[in-house]
Amino acid sequence: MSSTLFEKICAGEIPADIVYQDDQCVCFRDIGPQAPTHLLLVPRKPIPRLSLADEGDAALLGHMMLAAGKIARSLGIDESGFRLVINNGPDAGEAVPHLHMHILAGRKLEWPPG
Ligand code: D5M
Repeated sequence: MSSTLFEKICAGEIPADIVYQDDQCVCFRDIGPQAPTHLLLVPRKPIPRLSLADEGDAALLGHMMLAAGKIARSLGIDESGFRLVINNGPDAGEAVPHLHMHILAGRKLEWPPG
């Protein structure tokens, strides 16, 4: 039985608006979008947070970066611009203890972020 919220989404136990998936990761629309396009890209493997990934996760993390670029191209946000965000730990606002990459696009994004 899967445990984290995002494991449940990956397993199809909780509905989500999935825009991409493969054998290693799943990408779906964030339930509380902070930009016109706001996606979450998560590994099927439940790594709790980036700082707990290890050398054995290197290929998976690389795969996710390439998947983010592929997803951006497929949605046509690659030229106008998009931002990848990983919140790691409480000060960064991490709410779900399953590694996830935010993909934000569709408006001018401020820098530095809040
Ligand atoms: O981001 C956690 C993100 O997860 C936050 O932007 C809301 C999103 N979220 C929470 N529940 C769901 C479901 N059920 N579907 C889609 N998106 C969801 P963090 O970086 O941990 O703050």
